[in-house]
Parts: sequence; structure tokens; C-alpha cells
Amino acid sequence: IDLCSVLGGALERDEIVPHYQPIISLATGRICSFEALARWAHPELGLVSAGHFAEAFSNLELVSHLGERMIDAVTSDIRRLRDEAGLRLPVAVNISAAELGRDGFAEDLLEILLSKGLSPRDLTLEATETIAIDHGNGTVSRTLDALAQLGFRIALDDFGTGHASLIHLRKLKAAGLKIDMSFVRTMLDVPEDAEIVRSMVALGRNLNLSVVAEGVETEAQANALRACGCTQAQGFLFGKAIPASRIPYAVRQSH
Ligand code: G
Ligand code: G
Ligand code: MN
Ligand code: NA
Repeated sequence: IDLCSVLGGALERDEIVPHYQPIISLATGRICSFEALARWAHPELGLVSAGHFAEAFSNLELVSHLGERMIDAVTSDIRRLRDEAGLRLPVAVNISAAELGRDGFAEDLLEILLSKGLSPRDLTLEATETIAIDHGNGTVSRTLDALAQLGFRIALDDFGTGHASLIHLRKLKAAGLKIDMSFVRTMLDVPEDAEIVRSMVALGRNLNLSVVAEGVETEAQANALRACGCTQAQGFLFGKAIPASRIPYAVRQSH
């Protein structure tokens, strides 16, 4: 099957929806934020994770279309959570290189937020470092500058897996970094990986960045991260992505 045409149809039928994975404070265990992850509510297959249609993310048109759909749904969910549950937690959304390569992306994003009575502070934009590699005419850099100027927070996703991570921290004007789950997975068994995690946490702290450890699955990993001085974490230990309707209950449970 041609995944791209299939996903295009799914987008048109509004079957792509955000689910929300909690990000917690390691000091208190409380939910402090969520990451929005695309899910395909397939009429027969049920809920399909983004990993199953990740190939489509390399199609510029599809990923832009998916991004638009996600931003619209996420901002509506943030608005509804505030109105109906009095919740005000920032939500992280994954932004693709295709979106950053479009002139006017930052201004359009601001307009969407303002039209719903929200502000740039309500969103964190997660970008992987491949994004900073500007192949074209400098549009990506201009968009990143504009986003930072308008008050959006950018977090460097999958930190530690790409090339030249450190220069991208500066180029992206990052406000945070997310330690890739590959380091978390091995840090209890491989002393070097534990040391790398410690260094990333220290780097983040010294640069005044918020640091989130990803893929935390066990209590032992959470303890090791806490011992490193890491303050926030995300992973199956704390919860998988849930629909927006379940957010108020999850937040109350964690407090
Ligand atoms: O949730 P899951 O493990 O299926 O996600 C797989 C990958 O898809 C992750 O790397 C995640 O960053 C990416 N992803 C999930 N949702 C979105 C989205 O809305 N936009 C983009 N660009 N990537 C997403
Ligand atoms: O690339 P990005 O970090 O945006 O993607 C997050 C992805 O990681 C999502 O697809 C999500 O489902 C997955 N994920 C989140 N927590 C865990 C975890 O604890 N273990 C594993 N194996 N995957 C996770
Ligand atoms: Mn992410
Ligand atoms: Na990541």
C-alpha cells in the first residue's frame, strides 16, 4: 500500500489525533507538562502510533499537513483544558524540518495561538538537531530566530544522537533538551553511558536549559536520573500517551 496516499486520506477524514504523554517532575512525581504525539484513529485497526507511519514524515507535503492538523488540535485541547478543568500546563509538539522551512511559519503559529486566547508560552516546540542543518536558503534559521523572538520555547529532541549536538543548542536558541532514551536504557549497565547522562544534565543546568530524560521505564532509572540532578522525566514508568479527555484525571492523580 502507498502509505502517503493512505495517510493523506486519514488527514482529510480527521483521523489523525494528538495523544499526550506526561512529563513529570522527578522531585515530586507531579505531571508538569505533556508531549503531544500523533496517533491515527483507524476505523478498523484502532489506534496506530506515529512510529508506524514515520516514513510519511519525510514527505514534505504530508508532514506539513500533519503538523497543521496537530497544532490545530493541540491548541484546541489546551484551550478546552483551561476552560473546563482550569488546567494550565505547557504542551510540547514535535516540529519537522519541513514546517521550519516554510516562510511565515512562526507568525502563523503565533496567530493561531492568539486566535484561541493562548500565548507562545503554552507550547514547547520539539525539534531534532537535523533541523538545524539548513540545506536551502536560510529559511530554517530565520524561522528559528523568529520563533525565539516571539517567545516560543524550543527543546532539542533526541539529544545526544545527532552530530554536533552542542552547536545546535546555540543555533536553535534552545530553551531545553531531551536526553535520548538510548542513554537512559543503558545507563544502569554501562558506566560510560551514566557518565554521558551526568554530563548532559550538567551541561543543561550550566546553560540554564530545562532537561527531560526520555524513555524512563523503571524506578531504578528514575532514581539514577534523580541522583544525576535531572529534574524532569518522561516514559512508560509514568505513563503512555493518553487522549486529552483523560488529562484532568491523570494530573489530579499525580498531585
Ligand atoms: O509515539 P511514537 O513512538 O509512535 O512516535 C514515533 C516518532 O514519531 C517519534 O520520534 C516522534 O517524535 C514522532 N512524532 C510523533 N508525533 C509527531 C508529530 O506530530 N509531528 C512530527 N513531526 N513527529 C511526530
Ligand atoms: O522522538 P520522540 O522523543 O519525539 O518520540 C517519543 C517516542 O518515544 C514516542 O513514540 C513514545 O511512544 C516513545 N516512548 C515514550 N516513552 C517511552 C518509554 O518509556 N519506552 C519506550 N521504549 N518508548 C517510549
Ligand atoms: Mn519528541
Ligand atoms: Na526524543
